[in-house]
Amino acid sequence: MSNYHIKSFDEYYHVYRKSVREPENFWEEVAEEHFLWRKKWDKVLSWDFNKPEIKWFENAKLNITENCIDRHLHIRSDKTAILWEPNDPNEPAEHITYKDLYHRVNKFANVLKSQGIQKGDRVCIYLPMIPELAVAVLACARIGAIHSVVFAGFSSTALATRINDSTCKMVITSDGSYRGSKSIDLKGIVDAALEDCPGVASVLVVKRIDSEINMKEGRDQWVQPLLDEASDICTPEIMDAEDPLFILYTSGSTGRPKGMLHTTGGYMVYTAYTFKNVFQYREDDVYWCTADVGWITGHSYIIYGPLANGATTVMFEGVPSYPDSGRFWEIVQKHKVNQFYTAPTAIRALAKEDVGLVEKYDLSSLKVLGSVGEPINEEAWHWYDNHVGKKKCPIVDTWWQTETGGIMVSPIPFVTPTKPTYATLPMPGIQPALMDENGEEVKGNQVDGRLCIKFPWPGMARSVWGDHQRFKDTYFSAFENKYFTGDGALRDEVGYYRITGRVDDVIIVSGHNLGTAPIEDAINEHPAVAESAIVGFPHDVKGNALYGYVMLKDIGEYRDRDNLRKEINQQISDKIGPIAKLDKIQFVSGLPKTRSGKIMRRILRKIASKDTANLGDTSTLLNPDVVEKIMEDVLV
Ligand code: 6R9
Repeated sequence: MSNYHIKSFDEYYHVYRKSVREPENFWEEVAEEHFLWRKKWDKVLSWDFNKPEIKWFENAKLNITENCIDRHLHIRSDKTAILWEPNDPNEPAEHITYKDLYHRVNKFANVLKSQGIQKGDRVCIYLPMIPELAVAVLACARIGAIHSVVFAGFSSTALATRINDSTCKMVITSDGSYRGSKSIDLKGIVDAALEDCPGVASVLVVKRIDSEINMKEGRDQWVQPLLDEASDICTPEIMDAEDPLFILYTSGSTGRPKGMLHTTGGYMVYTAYTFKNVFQYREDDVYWCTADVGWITGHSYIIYGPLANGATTVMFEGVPSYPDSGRFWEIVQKHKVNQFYTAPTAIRALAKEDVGLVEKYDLSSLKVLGSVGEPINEEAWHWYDNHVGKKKCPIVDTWWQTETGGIMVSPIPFVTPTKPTYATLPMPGIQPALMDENGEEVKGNQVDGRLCIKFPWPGMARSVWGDHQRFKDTYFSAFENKYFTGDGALRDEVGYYRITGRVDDVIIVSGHNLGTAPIEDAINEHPAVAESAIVGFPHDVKGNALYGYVMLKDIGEYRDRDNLRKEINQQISDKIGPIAKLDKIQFVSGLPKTRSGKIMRRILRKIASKDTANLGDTSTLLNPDVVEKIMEDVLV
């Protein structure tokens, strides 16, 4: 029996039990059998959640791109590694074989070297969903440079903050990008960001939309001529298992985003293992994850996990609604997709459209459907099951985080019986715990609490870039000797987990994590604004939308409220990006505060969700009267 590929519930049970009783042995067997190491580890694991310090496969040597590319060459050299589907359905798809990928990554890696990039340097990648994005990521990994991919929907200010936080030397971008019927001036955004980034010495530009752009002498270069000159052989840098692989920013509850740091060996083993099991990938399958590589889902389940298994992974440049809302299904039919992995927000948006747009296409290739990013509501789950899976494809509702590196709680298809809205059972090696408010573990079933993990797993983040104390404070301080996820969860009568949502100041809008603080900071920078508070409220497509309570400095001065609302949203768009814009803005005369001066978001959340029957205890408020006033003026 192999630990690596679980095929029955009985096997899951045995493998899980072993993974908890002997975690080191369990992961050692997985790591030994399925990967290419230049040198084996001296020790499988050492850990201390109080420091916190976590090391997997200590002193082992490897290069992750050898595992994702080179070792497949003798058996899968002509197999498609990346199947790229462009924004415009009339533009041909690109089939990049493992051999092509090998040459393209090597060339790109040599270009990075020729520009002075070395092991340990940070490289910011700000690219649309084109093959060069995957190639650039892998090229960094090939030479040991640390990639920091920034989602190409972020504004120039957000990009600059991220570039400076990890002192990136180089930015890789494109002239522009296509999104549905629009084209976006990415290079212009980079130019604006770089006005505040003195550490960036060079910018490599991929040509995608052939637009007129500004090229700064001595800093900016088109990448294609450099690639044409470069050798297609590049010896991989031999990395330590604990050498950094990448930084990926995620929202926090304070203004600054957190650069989650992932390392090489453990991340590789964990993403590969979970990919294989959660999608039950078989050799000739075509797998498609619709996420953007700018998010962790794209890192782990478009690039590293699939490629480490020699899979064919689809990369889609466009949006689900272009040229019409049948696009996803058209692509499934066209490429005979077997595993399809998307987000509840996309499912809800498509479920609103004419069901004929789904029925029109032959979806019989599908075997497994996945969901990620936020809780999937019952209605969306059934729509996905009925209309996309035709009730024959198990839905894997995968719960995990940027911080966890890979999937933590999920059904294994054809193995774990699914249950709508439940992420079901932990992956092997994952030991969840539910904690109550007093810091005690809640044992048994039919209970709820704050979701923690009791034991390390190979894919977990190792630190916050440049701020290890913040890593400790955020994840290891709420509960002793446990990793705290920030999510609430319940465990049903058979031990299945259902994630109920964030218990901190993070709001998930259309599957994107948004911290309240940075958005409030952006609002407060408007000269008319004194103070603000934002909360999430239920939205039938986005899951949550943002509701802002804004207190003005001088109420009389700004008569045109709608204009002010526009200005505030523009401010947010400029500072963070359009995804963080508010759906509703209510002007208030005061915000409910505790005596220690903390805004009582709990109350504001209830008001915005029109759930005011039971506001809970307001007696600890400094100013209970403002609550009445806010309720009277609430926007419908
Ligand atoms: C992979 C990813 C993490 C947060 C997480 C939780 C929410 C993700 C979920 C889910 C319920 C699921 N989340 N998957 N909630 N069910 N299947 O999304 O990473 O962007 O860091 O977000 O997303 O709240 O804590 P990230």
